[in-house]
Amino acid sequence: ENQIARPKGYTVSWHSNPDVEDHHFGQTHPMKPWRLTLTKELVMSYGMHLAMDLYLSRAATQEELKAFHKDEYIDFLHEPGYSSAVYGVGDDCPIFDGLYDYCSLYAGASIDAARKLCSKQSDIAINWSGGLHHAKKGEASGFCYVNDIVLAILQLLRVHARVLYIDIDVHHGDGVEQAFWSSDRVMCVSFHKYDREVFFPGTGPLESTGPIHPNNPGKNYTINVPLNDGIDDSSYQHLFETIIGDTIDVYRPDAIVLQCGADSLGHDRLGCFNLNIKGHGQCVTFVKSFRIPLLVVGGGGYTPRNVARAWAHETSICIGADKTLNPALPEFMPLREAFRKEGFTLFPNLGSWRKDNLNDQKYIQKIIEHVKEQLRYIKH
Ligand code: TV7
Ligand code: CA
Ligand code: ZN
Repeated sequence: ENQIARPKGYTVSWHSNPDVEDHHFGQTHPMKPWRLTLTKELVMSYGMHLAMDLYLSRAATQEELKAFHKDEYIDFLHEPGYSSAVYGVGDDCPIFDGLYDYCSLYAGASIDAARKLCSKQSDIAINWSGGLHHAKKGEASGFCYVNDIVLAILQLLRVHARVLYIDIDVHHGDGVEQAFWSSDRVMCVSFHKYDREVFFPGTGPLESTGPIHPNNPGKNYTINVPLNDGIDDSSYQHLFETIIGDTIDVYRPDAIVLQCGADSLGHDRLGCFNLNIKGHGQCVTFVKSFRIPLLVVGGGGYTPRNVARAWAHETSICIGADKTLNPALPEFMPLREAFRKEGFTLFPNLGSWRKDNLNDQKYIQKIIEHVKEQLRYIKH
């Protein structure tokens, strides 16, 4: 009787492979693939898996990875040490046991998810292990080795004329932006903390809107929303809904990819925003409301218990169960070490952190005006 009903009129698919979760970047490295185990356990403890089509994703083939990445770079990931080039590996992107399996599995899940959307077997496809937006054509960057988002978008472009990419990770989605910089078939919108000097990757100012050359089709097809520390739910929501609402009205995408990096939550180990689980999730609610085929991927998120909360909540939004979730969790959830200390709640207060909101109304309004002006150049 406590079962969550399947959404009426549309299909949600879940793409994952538990083998991804078993990889380790290193003791002190902030990226913890086991946050995906936590997420899945939370999702299942609410019974949400019964409302989705579940797929065990397969590993992407070398050929599939090479649809975007350089041959020699993929060969290197497959057999590190075979080359003297560094390909971006180091402290942020270490070479760990099973690295190639890890990369091909998270990429395979995003490619599978995109194909389910292309064949209309799914209306919303979810891969929480994906969203690794910094990876470049021939280089690892910022904990990202292969760019599953670019690979998924390339699948979507086989059948869709225009794809909108939205990135709410606290970091700039530079790898995806770079890949489609000269294209008007993909519009990239990233919201992020911007401080060229000190915050990774240091790109994504408001003025960075695509190539400058008038004959380049990508001109004006990139939107960057650079933010300061401490942005709260209400400012973020106002910005997000204004910019994304206007962008969808003007661009009319045939498919949307939403990167839900959870490091934009308050209390994130690497982040500096003040978003709550519900504020973050409101972005998913808003994007879903347009009823356009939607690929939802993960990304950053470095306080694992909050990553699990956010992505479980956002899964519930995708299946339309966020208002009806049973708040009484099964016994085993609070037994997880991550939740035992504090006593479990899905919506802890993450909004009053050490960060003051350094984004005043004037600054938010300036961004909105700039983007509205930019959107005038997008042809209908
Ligand atoms: C998508 N910040 C990825 C975000 C990638 C951020 C960075 C670290 C970090 C790395 C560690 C570590 C860390 C506590 C934090 C300029 C440097 C400074 C490496 C120590 N602890 C995403 C990438 C960012 C690695 N990198 O968007 C091993 O923080 O700022 C930098 C670059 C040079 C390298 N050093 C950090 O969320 C998934 N790295 C502990 C151990
Ligand atoms: Ca972002
Ligand atoms: Zn991030």
